[in-house]
Amino acid sequence: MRGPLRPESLTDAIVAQTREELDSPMHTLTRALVAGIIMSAPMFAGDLINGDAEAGTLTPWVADLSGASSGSSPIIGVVPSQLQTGPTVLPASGSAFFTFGVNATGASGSFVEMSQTQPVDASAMSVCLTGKVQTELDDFGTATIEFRDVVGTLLSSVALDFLNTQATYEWTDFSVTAFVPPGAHDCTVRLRGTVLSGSFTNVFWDDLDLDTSTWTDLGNGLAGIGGMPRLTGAGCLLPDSAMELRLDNALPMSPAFLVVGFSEINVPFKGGTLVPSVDLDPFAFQTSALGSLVIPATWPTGVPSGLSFFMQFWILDAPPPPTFAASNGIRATTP
Ligand SMILES: [Ca+2]
Ligand SMILES: [Ca+2]
Repeated sequence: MRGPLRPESLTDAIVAQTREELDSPMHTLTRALVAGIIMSAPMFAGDLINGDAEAGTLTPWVADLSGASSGSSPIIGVVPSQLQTGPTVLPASGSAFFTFGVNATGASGSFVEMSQTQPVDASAMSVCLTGKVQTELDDFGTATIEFRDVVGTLLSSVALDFLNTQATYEWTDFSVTAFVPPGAHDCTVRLRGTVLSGSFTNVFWDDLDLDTSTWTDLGNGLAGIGGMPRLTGAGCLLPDSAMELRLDNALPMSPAFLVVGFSEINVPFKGGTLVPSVDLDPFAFQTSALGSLVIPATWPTGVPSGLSFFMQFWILDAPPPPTFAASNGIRATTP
């Protein structure tokens, strides 16, 4: 057993192992299988519609101009190009993009928004919003993911604020990730542009995508005296992006071992089911006084697209005598 764990050591180990795997014939087979699964997967609820603006209209995005202090509608539009003081903005992809500067928005601090709401797949544990943004001078964008229950009550909200590309005049990738809270019925993606320079919102978006398939629940938990431990993961798994693992409902103040593997084996183990192959030394943790664990980490660079990782926690439960509880297994697949 290895420990105590730095969050970096998990991702370091994964990327090191990945590089070894890349050389093996089995790896090529695994990748082909994963690619086949991804290609045959149905559209996941939660995907954005017209995220690339190629429909040529704003539909089904909803513009909200209530934060504008002056100016005439439309302020938000779908265009093939946008004049501004600096270089003319052209699409990041295709023939159109979203501009927040068709007409003036108003004084510094004014803002406009567009949003889109989609149902959440009940099996989704987290979502990943990605896209491209471009801004001019001090104007900035804000990308927010919101979850609401069936009666429209806000359950949780995660925002990436102050997106600003300054004077590069280049499209820049951004990503935001969020756990799907219990009881979530739908997910709203909200993009805001705020004026700080001049009276126009020089904030532009393209290639917006919402993915719910990066993390998958594989079940096969083993209940302990406190109930069924629950493992969830969030993160877009893009190079240098934030990720997080959460363990809940485990025995408080107890040793917990994170098993990480590159395949799903589902073999009987300690009265339960071991979901991942044991390709790395398990990582040792201790649960909190509330029986939970939060493991933030940064996803490394160098992990190829379409690779899957399998994870499961095994927690020492109610000793003595030593018995184990296990979380559900989860699968993470790089985009
Ligand atoms: Ca486009
Ligand atoms: Ca401006």
